[in-house]
Amino acid sequence: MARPDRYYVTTPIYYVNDKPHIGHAYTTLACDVLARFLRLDGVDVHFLTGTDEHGQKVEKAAAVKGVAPQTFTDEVSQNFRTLAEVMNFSNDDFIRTTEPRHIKSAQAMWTRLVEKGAIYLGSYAGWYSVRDEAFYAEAELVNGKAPTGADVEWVEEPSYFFKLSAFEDKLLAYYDANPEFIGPRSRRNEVLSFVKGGLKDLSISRTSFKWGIPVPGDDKHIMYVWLDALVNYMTAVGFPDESDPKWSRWPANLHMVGKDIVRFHAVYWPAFLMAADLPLPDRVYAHGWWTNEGQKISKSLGNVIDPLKLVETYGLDPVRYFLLREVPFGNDGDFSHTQMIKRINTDLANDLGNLAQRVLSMIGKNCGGTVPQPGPFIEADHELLNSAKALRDSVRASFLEQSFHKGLEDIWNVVSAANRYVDEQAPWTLKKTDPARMATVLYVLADVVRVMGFLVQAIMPASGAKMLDQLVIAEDKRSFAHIDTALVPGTPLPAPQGVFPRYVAPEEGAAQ
Ligand code: ME8
Repeated sequence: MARPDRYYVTTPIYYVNDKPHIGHAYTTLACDVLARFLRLDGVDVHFLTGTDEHGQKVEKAAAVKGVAPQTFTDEVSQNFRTLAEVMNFSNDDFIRTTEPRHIKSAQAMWTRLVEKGAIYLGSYAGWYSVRDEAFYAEAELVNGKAPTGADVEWVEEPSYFFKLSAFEDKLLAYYDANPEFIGPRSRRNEVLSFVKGGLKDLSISRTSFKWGIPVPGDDKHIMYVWLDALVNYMTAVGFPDESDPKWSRWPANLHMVGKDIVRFHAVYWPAFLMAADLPLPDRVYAHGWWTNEGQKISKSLGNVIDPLKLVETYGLDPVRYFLLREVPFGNDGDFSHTQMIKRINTDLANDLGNLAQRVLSMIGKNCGGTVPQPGPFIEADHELLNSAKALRDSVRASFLEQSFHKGLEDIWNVVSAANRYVDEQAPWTLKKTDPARMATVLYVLADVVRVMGFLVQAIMPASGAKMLDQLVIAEDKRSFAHIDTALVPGTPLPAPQGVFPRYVAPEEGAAQ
């Protein structure tokens, strides 16, 4: 896939009714890795995350705590900022829907929809789930509950409606003309059959509670939290001020979401935008769901995985690697500590860590601690160097289609090839038989480790930086514009240090 010049990527804005958990960390991590990769690749990236602070769910959570919703959201929103810091997320902006810039933008969007004749006043009588912040038709209920298993309540109130039913054919034509608009394929099919099943007009205002953005011109109503929330993606790039230079970033290239909210992003949102005559995002990608050791993650089961604890236990970079490597992105996945430890000790410590450590210590011992002077390359050298060189393009292509696991797999295939090359070339034997060839082999390996360091920066930023430090790559020469600049023979290297330690469980450590 060609390298874009600019890229605007968004995460869902998270509800502040609860503390962040592994699912939130996961979605933002995927965006972070993509954003970091593209920035290194010279792309002008804008990466947005934030919090969704209105609605009945948040109002109720504040009431349970006995505080005003604004006080509550100020506090809980901070947890998501802390998560971003701890996870080393590189978001360019953090939006809160209670900010004045957003209130102005959401109201402007409402007014625009009214002007375009897409909104009318009526009354709603039907089911509502506070947990999902979603309306459900009688026929959708399963044993008296929402299809998601959430409780529903009967709601009857005056309400403004959005003429969603008028967009059925337009949406289907759009999906058809833009096959990449929804990914992965399974979600696309799900959305298609939902829309083909017929769309009803959507209730977009509430009158039975107060915590929301007032409807312009009728402040008995507050805006439905999903209309309010979706507009955040435009607020952050300047809407409604279309003369704001940031507005040129619209439409977004990618809205990354979990599979639970694909309908809001791939049906309602494009319909709102079509109605308002605004450009649609390029793509909505809905990833899969994490379970915990085989069980659904839920507060009531008490098995919520706290990303901060994971980082404390395993270290940040291993957690970042594991989450994106373990499960094919798009599929559901199960979190298991055994698998986590296995990945740390195998992929990171044994495969990549050991490769770097072996090569650099051999250079330290046998080449006077400087980048060795290579002789002529043989076929095996070219093969390994070329496979490393091909990675930037192949990883970019995988990441741009959200196949994060595939990009990582490609990198680790080259790591394995490099480890096989070490064994086959046996530099420790060459030391006695052919020192010049040993120098060539170690040069080739050091250069492959260098390329790995460049790529790893996007996934495990601190570890990538450490790898590049050890090869004395200047900090201002770490973007992919320099990835093809080979190591300079004779450059003195510092004493090697392990970058990926093995994980040893505390009990095990204590017993030794
Ligand atoms: O839906 N596995 O916010 P939310 C994987 N405010 N991802 C998970 C997950 C899990 N078990 N649990 C949560 C909202 N997620 C709205 C969004 S956007 C305009 C408004 C992730 O706090 C996943 O990305 O309920 C999911 O879509 C999101 O958190 C839901 O976050």
